[in-house]
Amino acid sequence: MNDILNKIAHCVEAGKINKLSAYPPGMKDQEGADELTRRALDEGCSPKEILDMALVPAMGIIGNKFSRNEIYVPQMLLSARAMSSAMVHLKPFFQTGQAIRKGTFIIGTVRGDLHDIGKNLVAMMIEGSGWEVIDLGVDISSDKFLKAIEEKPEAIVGLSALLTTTMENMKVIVTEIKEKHVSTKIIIGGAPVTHEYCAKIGADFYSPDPQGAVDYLNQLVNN
Ligand code: B1M
Repeated sequence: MNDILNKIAHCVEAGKINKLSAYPPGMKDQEGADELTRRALDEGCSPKEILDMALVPAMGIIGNKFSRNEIYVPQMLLSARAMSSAMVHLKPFFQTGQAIRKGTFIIGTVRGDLHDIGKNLVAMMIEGSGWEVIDLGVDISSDKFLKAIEEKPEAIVGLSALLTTTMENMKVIVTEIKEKHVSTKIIIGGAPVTHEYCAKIGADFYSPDPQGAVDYLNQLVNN
Protein backbone atom coordinates (compact mmCIF):
# COMPACT_ATOMS: atom_id res chain seq x y z
CA MET A 1 0.00 0.00 0.00
CA ASN A 2 2.84 2.38 0.88
CA ASP A 3 4.34 1.73 -2.53
CA ILE A 4 1.36 3.11 -4.42
CA LEU A 5 1.03 6.06 -2.03
CA ASN A 6 4.71 6.88 -2.57
CA LYS A 7 4.15 6.70 -6.32
CA ILE A 8 1.19 9.09 -6.11
CA ALA A 9 3.24 11.51 -3.99
CA HIS A 10 6.08 11.31 -6.50
CA CYS A 11 3.69 12.06 -9.40
CA VAL A 12 2.32 15.13 -7.62
CA GLU A 13 5.80 16.41 -6.80
CA ALA A 14 6.97 15.77 -10.37
CA GLY A 15 3.80 17.21 -11.95
CA LYS A 16 2.89 13.92 -13.68
CA ILE A 17 -0.86 14.20 -14.30
CA ASN A 18 -1.77 11.03 -16.25
CA LYS A 19 -0.36 8.47 -18.65
CA LEU A 20 -0.95 10.73 -21.67
CA SER A 21 0.82 13.77 -20.22
CA ALA A 22 4.21 14.38 -21.79
CA TYR A 23 5.69 16.05 -18.71
CA PRO A 24 8.09 15.22 -17.13
CA PRO A 25 9.88 13.61 -20.09
CA GLY A 26 11.53 11.00 -17.84
CA MET A 27 8.09 9.62 -16.87
CA LYS A 28 6.69 9.33 -20.42
CA ASP A 29 4.06 6.55 -20.82
CA GLN A 30 4.00 5.93 -17.06
CA GLU A 31 0.78 6.16 -15.04
CA GLY A 32 0.21 9.54 -13.37
CA ALA A 33 -1.55 10.79 -10.24
CA ASP A 34 -4.89 10.29 -12.01
CA GLU A 35 -4.62 6.53 -12.75
CA LEU A 36 -2.65 5.69 -9.60
CA THR A 37 -5.22 7.31 -7.32
CA ARG A 38 -8.04 5.39 -9.00
CA ARG A 39 -6.03 2.18 -8.57
CA ALA A 40 -5.17 2.95 -4.93
CA LEU A 41 -8.88 3.32 -4.12
CA ASP A 42 -9.71 0.10 -5.99
CA GLU A 43 -6.97 -1.69 -4.01
CA GLY A 44 -8.48 -0.56 -0.71
CA CYS A 45 -6.61 2.62 0.28
CA SER A 46 -8.91 5.05 2.06
CA PRO A 47 -9.38 8.59 0.68
CA LYS A 48 -7.91 9.92 3.95
CA GLU A 49 -4.76 7.81 3.55
CA ILE A 50 -4.31 9.04 -0.02
CA LEU A 51 -4.83 12.64 1.07
CA ASP A 52 -2.75 12.55 4.26
CA MET A 53 0.06 10.21 3.18
CA ALA A 54 0.48 11.17 -0.48
CA LEU A 55 -1.24 14.32 -1.78
CA VAL A 56 -0.92 16.67 1.19
CA PRO A 57 2.78 15.95 1.96
CA ALA A 58 3.66 16.17 -1.74
CA MET A 59 1.91 19.52 -2.18
CA GLY A 60 3.51 20.69 1.07
CA ILE A 61 6.94 19.95 -0.36
CA ILE A 62 6.01 21.75 -3.58
CA GLY A 63 4.63 24.76 -1.70
CA ASN A 64 7.80 25.06 0.38
CA LYS A 65 10.03 24.70 -2.68
CA PHE A 66 8.01 27.47 -4.37
CA SER A 67 8.35 29.70 -1.29
CA ARG A 68 12.15 29.14 -1.40
CA ASN A 69 12.26 29.90 -5.17
CA GLU A 70 13.53 26.38 -5.91
CA ILE A 71 10.71 25.82 -8.41
CA TYR A 72 8.63 28.24 -10.47
CA VAL A 73 4.98 28.79 -11.38
CA PRO A 74 4.81 26.33 -14.32
CA GLN A 75 6.09 23.45 -12.16
CA MET A 76 3.75 24.41 -9.36
CA LEU A 77 0.80 24.54 -11.76
CA LEU A 78 1.65 21.07 -13.08
CA SER A 79 1.84 19.71 -9.54
CA ALA A 80 -1.44 21.44 -8.71
CA ARG A 81 -3.03 19.88 -11.81
CA ALA A 82 -1.66 16.44 -10.91
CA MET A 83 -3.13 16.86 -7.45
CA SER A 84 -6.47 18.01 -8.91
CA SER A 85 -6.59 14.95 -11.16
CA ALA A 86 -6.24 12.81 -8.02
CA MET A 87 -8.78 14.90 -6.10
CA VAL A 88 -11.41 14.17 -8.76
CA HIS A 89 -11.41 10.54 -7.55
CA LEU A 90 -11.52 11.53 -3.86
CA LYS A 91 -14.22 14.20 -4.14
CA PRO A 92 -17.19 11.77 -4.13
CA PHE A 93 -15.93 10.34 -0.82
CA PHE A 94 -15.59 13.79 0.75
CA GLN A 95 -19.03 14.69 -0.46
CA THR A 96 -20.54 11.59 1.15
CA GLY A 97 -18.64 12.28 4.36
CA GLN A 98 -16.41 9.17 4.17
CA ALA A 99 -13.44 11.46 4.66
CA ILE A 100 -13.63 14.32 7.14
CA ARG A 101 -12.79 17.81 5.92
CA LYS A 102 -10.99 20.21 8.27
CA GLY A 103 -13.43 23.06 7.53
CA THR A 104 -14.63 25.34 4.75
CA PHE A 105 -12.61 28.00 2.96
CA ILE A 106 -14.34 30.57 0.76
CA ILE A 107 -12.04 32.26 -1.75
CA GLY A 108 -12.40 34.83 -4.50
CA THR A 109 -10.50 37.47 -6.44
CA VAL A 110 -11.86 40.85 -5.38
CA ARG A 111 -14.17 43.15 -7.31
CA GLY A 112 -12.66 44.67 -10.47
CA ASP A 113 -9.86 42.10 -10.66
CA LEU A 114 -9.78 39.28 -13.21
CA HIS A 115 -6.45 37.66 -12.29
CA ASP A 116 -7.09 34.11 -11.12
CA ILE A 117 -3.93 32.05 -11.59
CA GLY A 118 -2.59 32.72 -8.07
CA LYS A 119 -6.05 32.42 -6.53
CA ASN A 120 -6.55 29.04 -8.23
CA LEU A 121 -3.21 27.83 -6.90
CA VAL A 122 -4.14 28.86 -3.37
CA ALA A 123 -7.56 27.16 -3.72
CA MET A 124 -6.00 23.93 -5.00
CA MET A 125 -3.35 23.82 -2.28
CA ILE A 126 -5.92 24.41 0.43
CA GLU A 127 -8.26 21.81 -1.01
CA GLY A 128 -5.34 19.39 -1.17
CA SER A 129 -4.59 19.97 2.49
CA GLY A 130 -8.04 18.67 3.43
CA TRP A 131 -10.39 21.68 3.33
CA GLU A 132 -13.66 22.10 1.46
CA VAL A 133 -13.05 25.04 -0.88
CA ILE A 134 -15.81 27.25 -2.24
CA ASP A 135 -14.22 29.19 -5.10
CA LEU A 136 -16.40 32.19 -5.95
CA GLY A 137 -14.24 33.09 -8.97
CA VAL A 138 -13.06 36.55 -10.05
CA ASP A 139 -14.48 40.08 -9.75
CA ILE A 140 -16.23 39.24 -6.48
CA SER A 141 -18.01 41.96 -4.50
CA SER A 142 -18.83 42.09 -0.77
CA ASP A 143 -22.39 40.93 -1.47
CA LYS A 144 -21.22 37.64 -2.94
CA PHE A 145 -18.78 37.01 -0.09
CA LEU A 146 -21.50 37.81 2.46
CA LYS A 147 -24.00 35.46 0.76
CA ALA A 148 -21.44 32.64 0.79
CA ILE A 149 -20.64 33.29 4.49
CA GLU A 150 -24.34 33.20 5.36
CA GLU A 151 -24.52 29.73 3.82
CA LYS A 152 -21.33 28.59 5.64
CA PRO A 153 -21.06 30.72 8.81
CA GLU A 154 -18.02 28.82 10.15
CA ALA A 155 -16.01 29.34 6.96
CA ILE A 156 -12.69 31.13 6.74
CA VAL A 157 -12.48 33.64 3.89
CA GLY A 158 -9.64 34.33 1.46
CA LEU A 159 -9.32 37.41 -0.75
CA SER A 160 -6.89 37.70 -3.65
CA ALA A 161 -5.92 40.88 -5.56
CA LEU A 162 -3.23 41.49 -8.19
CA LEU A 163 -3.72 45.17 -8.95
CA THR A 164 -2.83 48.12 -6.73
CA THR A 165 -6.21 49.59 -7.69
CA THR A 166 -8.32 46.53 -6.83
CA MET A 167 -6.31 45.94 -3.66
CA GLU A 168 -8.26 48.92 -2.31
CA ASN A 169 -11.47 46.89 -2.74
CA MET A 170 -10.13 44.42 -0.17
CA LYS A 171 -10.58 47.11 2.47
CA VAL A 172 -14.26 47.55 1.59
CA ILE A 173 -14.88 43.79 1.56
CA VAL A 174 -13.03 43.17 4.86
CA THR A 175 -14.91 46.03 6.55
CA GLU A 176 -18.32 44.82 5.37
CA ILE A 177 -17.63 41.20 6.33
CA LYS A 178 -16.34 42.17 9.79
CA GLU A 179 -19.37 44.47 10.36
CA LYS A 180 -21.75 41.54 9.95
CA HIS A 181 -19.57 38.58 10.99
CA VAL A 182 -17.04 39.87 13.49
CA SER A 183 -15.51 36.46 14.21
CA THR A 184 -15.00 35.45 10.57
CA LYS A 185 -11.27 35.04 9.89
CA ILE A 186 -10.04 36.66 6.68
CA ILE A 187 -6.78 35.85 4.86
CA ILE A 188 -5.55 38.17 2.13
CA GLY A 189 -2.89 37.71 -0.55
CA GLY A 190 -1.70 38.68 -4.01
CA ALA A 191 1.38 40.37 -5.46
CA PRO A 192 0.79 43.98 -4.27
CA VAL A 193 -0.50 43.00 -0.78
CA THR A 194 1.71 43.31 2.32
CA HIS A 195 1.65 42.56 6.07
CA GLU A 196 1.29 46.29 6.71
CA TYR A 197 -1.72 46.53 4.41
CA CYS A 198 -3.28 43.52 6.12
CA ALA A 199 -2.95 45.17 9.52
CA LYS A 200 -4.21 48.49 8.14
CA ILE A 201 -7.48 47.08 6.76
CA GLY A 202 -8.19 44.77 9.70
CA ALA A 203 -7.76 41.41 7.94
CA ASP A 204 -6.54 38.55 10.12
CA PHE A 205 -3.64 37.17 8.11
CA TYR A 206 -1.52 37.92 5.05
CA SER A 207 0.30 35.21 3.18
CA PRO A 208 2.62 35.88 0.25
CA ASP A 209 2.14 32.31 -1.00
CA PRO A 210 -0.27 29.34 -0.89
CA GLN A 211 1.72 27.36 1.68
CA GLY A 212 1.52 30.21 4.20
CA ALA A 213 -2.27 30.22 3.82
CA VAL A 214 -2.37 26.41 4.25
CA ASP A 215 -0.20 26.60 7.38
CA TYR A 216 -2.37 29.37 8.88
CA LEU A 217 -5.60 27.42 8.26
CA ASN A 218 -4.18 24.21 9.71
CA GLN A 219 -2.91 26.08 12.74
CA LEU A 220 -6.43 27.46 13.32
CA VAL A 221 -7.95 23.97 13.50
CA ASN A 222 -5.09 22.55 15.56
CA ASN A 223 -5.43 25.19 18.31
CO1 B1M B 1 -2.29 41.63 -15.41
N1 B1M B 1 -1.26 42.91 -14.38
N2 B1M B 1 -3.50 43.07 -15.98
N3 B1M B 1 -3.12 40.29 -16.54
N4 B1M B 1 -0.83 40.53 -15.03
C1 B1M B 1 -0.16 42.37 -13.58
C2 B1M B 1 -0.64 42.02 -12.18
C3 B1M B 1 0.87 43.57 -13.61
C4 B1M B 1 1.82 43.59 -12.41
C5 B1M B 1 1.63 43.55 -14.96
C6 B1M B 1 2.58 44.72 -15.09
O1 B1M B 1 2.17 45.80 -15.41
N5 B1M B 1 3.84 44.50 -14.82
C7 B1M B 1 -0.10 44.80 -13.67
C8 B1M B 1 -0.53 45.37 -12.31
C9 B1M B 1 0.12 46.69 -11.98
C10 B1M B 1 -0.31 47.16 -10.66
O2 B1M B 1 -1.46 47.31 -10.36
N6 B1M B 1 0.67 47.40 -9.82
C11 B1M B 1 -1.25 44.24 -14.47
C12 B1M B 1 -2.17 45.02 -15.19
C13 B1M B 1 -1.91 46.51 -15.20
C14 B1M B 1 -3.27 44.45 -15.87
C15 B1M B 1 -4.34 45.17 -16.66
C16 B1M B 1 -4.87 46.48 -16.04
C17 B1M B 1 -3.76 45.40 -18.06
C18 B1M B 1 -4.64 46.21 -18.96
O3 B1M B 1 -5.70 45.78 -19.33
N7 B1M B 1 -4.16 47.40 -19.25
C19 B1M B 1 -5.45 44.11 -16.77
C20 B1M B 1 -6.43 44.20 -15.61
C21 B1M B 1 -7.59 43.26 -15.79
C22 B1M B 1 -8.38 43.17 -14.52
O4 B1M B 1 -8.06 42.40 -13.65
N8 B1M B 1 -9.42 43.99 -14.40
C23 B1M B 1 -4.65 42.86 -16.69
C24 B1M B 1 -5.01 41.66 -17.29
C25 B1M B 1 -4.28 40.50 -17.25
C26 B1M B 1 -4.61 39.23 -18.04
C27 B1M B 1 -6.13 38.97 -18.14
C28 B1M B 1 -4.04 39.38 -19.43
C29 B1M B 1 -3.77 38.14 -17.30
C30 B1M B 1 -4.56 37.43 -16.19
C31 B1M B 1 -4.98 36.02 -16.62
C32 B1M B 1 -5.55 35.26 -15.45
O5 B1M B 1 -5.24 35.46 -14.30
N9 B1M B 1 -6.41 34.34 -15.80
C33 B1M B 1 -2.71 39.00 -16.63
C34 B1M B 1 -1.50 38.49 -16.14
C35 B1M B 1 -1.21 37.03 -16.46
C36 B1M B 1 -0.59 39.27 -15.38
C37 B1M B 1 0.81 38.88 -14.90
C38 B1M B 1 1.72 38.88 -16.11
C39 B1M B 1 0.95 37.56 -14.17
C40 B1M B 1 0.01 37.36 -12.97
C41 B1M B 1 0.09 35.93 -12.50
O6 B1M B 1 -0.76 35.11 -12.81
N10 B1M B 1 1.20 35.59 -11.79
C42 B1M B 1 1.12 40.06 -13.89
C43 B1M B 1 2.58 40.45 -13.90
C44 B1M B 1 3.36 39.63 -12.89
O7 B1M B 1 2.86 39.25 -11.85
N11 B1M B 1 4.60 39.39 -13.21
C45 B1M B 1 0.10 41.08 -14.24
C46 B1M B 1 1.46 34.20 -11.34
C47 B1M B 1 0.67 33.91 -10.05
C48 B1M B 1 0.97 32.48 -9.60
O8 B1M B 1 1.13 34.78 -9.06
O9 B1M B 1 -1.13 35.90 -8.89
O10 B1M B 1 0.89 36.82 -7.63
P1 B1M B 1 0.14 35.67 -8.18
O11 B1M B 1 -0.24 34.71 -6.97
C49 B1M B 1 0.74 34.29 -6.07
C50 B1M B 1 0.84 35.13 -4.80
O12 B1M B 1 0.51 36.49 -5.01
C51 B1M B 1 -0.05 34.43 -3.84
O13 B1M B 1 0.04 33.05 -4.20
C52 B1M B 1 0.29 32.93 -5.59
C53 B1M B 1 1.34 31.86 -5.79
O14 B1M B 1 2.50 32.22 -5.12
N12 B1M B 1 -1.46 34.76 -3.72
C54 B1M B 1 -2.12 34.54 -2.54
C55 B1M B 1 -2.34 35.20 -4.62
N13 B1M B 1 -3.55 35.30 -4.08
C56 B1M B 1 -3.44 34.91 -2.80
C57 B1M B 1 -4.42 34.78 -1.79
C58 B1M B 1 -4.00 34.30 -0.55
C59 B1M B 1 -2.67 33.98 -0.31
C60 B1M B 1 -1.70 34.09 -1.31
O15 B1M B 1 -4.82 34.13 0.50
C61 B1M B 1 -6.21 34.27 0.28
